Amino acid sequence: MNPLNPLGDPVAGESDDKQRQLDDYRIDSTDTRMTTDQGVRIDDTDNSLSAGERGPTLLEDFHFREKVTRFDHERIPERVVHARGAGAYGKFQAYDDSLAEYTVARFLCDPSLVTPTFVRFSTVAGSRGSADTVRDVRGFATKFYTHQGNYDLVGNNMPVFFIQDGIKFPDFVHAVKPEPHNEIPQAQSAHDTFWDFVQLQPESLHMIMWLMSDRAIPRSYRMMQGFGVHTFRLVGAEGRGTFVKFHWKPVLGTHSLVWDEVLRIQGNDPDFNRRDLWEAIERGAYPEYELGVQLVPEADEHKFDFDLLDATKIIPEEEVPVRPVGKMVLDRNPENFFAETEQVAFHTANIVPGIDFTNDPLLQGRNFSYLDTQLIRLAGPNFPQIPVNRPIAPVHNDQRDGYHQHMIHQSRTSYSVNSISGGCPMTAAKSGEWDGVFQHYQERVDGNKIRKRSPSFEDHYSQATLFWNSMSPWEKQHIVAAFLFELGHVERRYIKEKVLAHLIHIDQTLAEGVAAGLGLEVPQGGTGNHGKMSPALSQANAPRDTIATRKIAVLVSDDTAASELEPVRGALTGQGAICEILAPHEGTVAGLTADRQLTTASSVLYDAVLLADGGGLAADAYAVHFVREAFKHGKAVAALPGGRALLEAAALPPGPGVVGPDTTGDAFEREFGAAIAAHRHFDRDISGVPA
Ligand code: HDD
Repeated sequence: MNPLNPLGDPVAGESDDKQRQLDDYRIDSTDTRMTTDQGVRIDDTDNSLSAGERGPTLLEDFHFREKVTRFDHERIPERVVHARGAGAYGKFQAYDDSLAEYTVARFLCDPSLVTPTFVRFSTVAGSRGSADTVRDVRGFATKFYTHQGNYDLVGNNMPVFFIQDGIKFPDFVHAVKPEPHNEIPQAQSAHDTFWDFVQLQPESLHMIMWLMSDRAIPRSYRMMQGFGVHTFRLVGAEGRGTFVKFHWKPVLGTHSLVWDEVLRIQGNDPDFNRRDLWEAIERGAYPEYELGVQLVPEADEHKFDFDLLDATKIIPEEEVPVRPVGKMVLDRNPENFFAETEQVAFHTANIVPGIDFTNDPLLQGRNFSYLDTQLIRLAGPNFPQIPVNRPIAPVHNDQRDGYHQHMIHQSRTSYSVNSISGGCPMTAAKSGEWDGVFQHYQERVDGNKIRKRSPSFEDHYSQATLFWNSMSPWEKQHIVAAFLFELGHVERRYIKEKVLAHLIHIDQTLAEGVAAGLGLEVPQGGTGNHGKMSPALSQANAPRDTIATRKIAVLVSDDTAASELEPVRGALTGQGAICEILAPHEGTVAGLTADRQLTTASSVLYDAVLLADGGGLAADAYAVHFVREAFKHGKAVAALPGGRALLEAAALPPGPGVVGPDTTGDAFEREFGAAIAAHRHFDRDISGVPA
């Protein structure tokens, strides 16, 4: 018997327990006949029952009443935050048993187990129908359907949070949501109430630095990190605790869009991130994320210059390395958005044996909020029975009734202890079977009842400075530009000044840059930059070694030499990139099948551009703009010999990431591939590019 797997959980290759469970709920209407909800066959669903052809509708038309009533009740409340999201099923597998020394959570330390997962990515502030590419935090919530019960890791794509205590969450959310008098702006933090909150809550400043950085506009859900944020606890066999921070690292690297681009994507494709996830999974390019942990022995709890319980702080990776422990692959799209992605319910308190909480006051607050919010959003206490939420572990207890109870409990008792049902369902204490039982970590707690933040939570500037110091020059420019956009939308001058008064404590050049753009004085009295850095924080240091799943716009015309294009297209698609042929018209162009008519596409929907038009687009203003805009956004631009005239018409200034038309053959493919893999080329002078 495998000691890590005493219940004989399924092993790799037999991991679809969740999908098998869902099979019972899947409805296939192929070759069926229409009925009412009661299963009665329907003759006509287009005409209501009326008294004569021109007479009033009759109350006895039960089909009309059922159809319209059901429609009237189709909507449920959207999530109060994270309303807009996209989900996918996947699988998680540990690399080895190295965590067995720290935790009894089997899914984390038995490499033979393949645990089904469901992930929901989201934006935070916007409504359910808002655009994907807004400046915002992204949710990264994972449900692990383990054989020891459901474990939810409800994280974000940023490792810190705006506030330190859950009791401030309603204040924070009210401040960032649209203003109460006119419900403007949608899905934006660029307004007075948000920045008023920030200037009065300096604990938010570290997170604000992340929010003003490019992390807030990810290129793809497949290319962003995830973080559990809080310090949690792993609990081992003898009840020994180890502090842990959870990290997800995308195999494709961590990459972002640029601000000017996201504004245009919002109009061109408001579903940009959702579509990207969906299409990648449909194509079989399954998103992968490595799970990593930072482990801190309990004895080291107080060795840091911040408090491990403070969710506005990171543990720099250079101090405690992130140790890879397993991988998640997202390999299946949901089949019905409402049933699965909308009704999935996460909860930070859904934990399994081997994982436990800490006293982080933000986490403690969350542990109340999630169950509470699901009770109203999903109408009552039986939402864990909704297929996407159901554990694959057996569920037995004496909880009963409530709206929409689906189970038909056979037991004559619903209380414990009982004798009538033989004492079942039985606790471990009664049965004496302790394997796989959740036992709370035994932490000694004692103190006076007080409403008071610990002094160890007081430093709000040091890690904001650490973040700033760790950025590359282009990342710093983007942060300053983001502050300018945001504060430029704030009406009250004193709020801008108060924010500047905080920025001066983070860094002098940051404050100067923002003040200059706002036309305001640089405040006095900065506390001085400590000069420390954490290189792992910079996206400039993220891996850039693949063009897999990158979208390349191939501009063609009737003059295109297909023989010139085909080998290059073959080489790019051979490495997993996607080439879309954009042509002056749909149908066949120069022997190639056009994917889209050029003017219905936009450069902002692609990662790179390949000019292969044979000169036919050199006088086309839309094509010239397309090329210039891609260049301005830092993208790779490559011209085959036949693209020379269009490249010349675009009149791009010299800069990296532009390949051809004089480089050809293998060298062209190699250089273009490297330019795409680099993601963006920000060391270009784009000031004179008219796009
Ligand atoms: Fe939260 C949803 C992540 C703080 C209260 N939160 C929600 C979701 C994510 C997060 C990813 C969407 C889950 C889904 O896709 O359905 N929240 C976080 C992170 C936080 C955080 C990483 C800080 C570290 N949240 C937080 C606090 C509170 C809440 C402090 C309240 C005290 N969050 C909620 C909620 C939501 C929610 C109101 C709304 C919808 C839902 O729960 O299911 O309960």
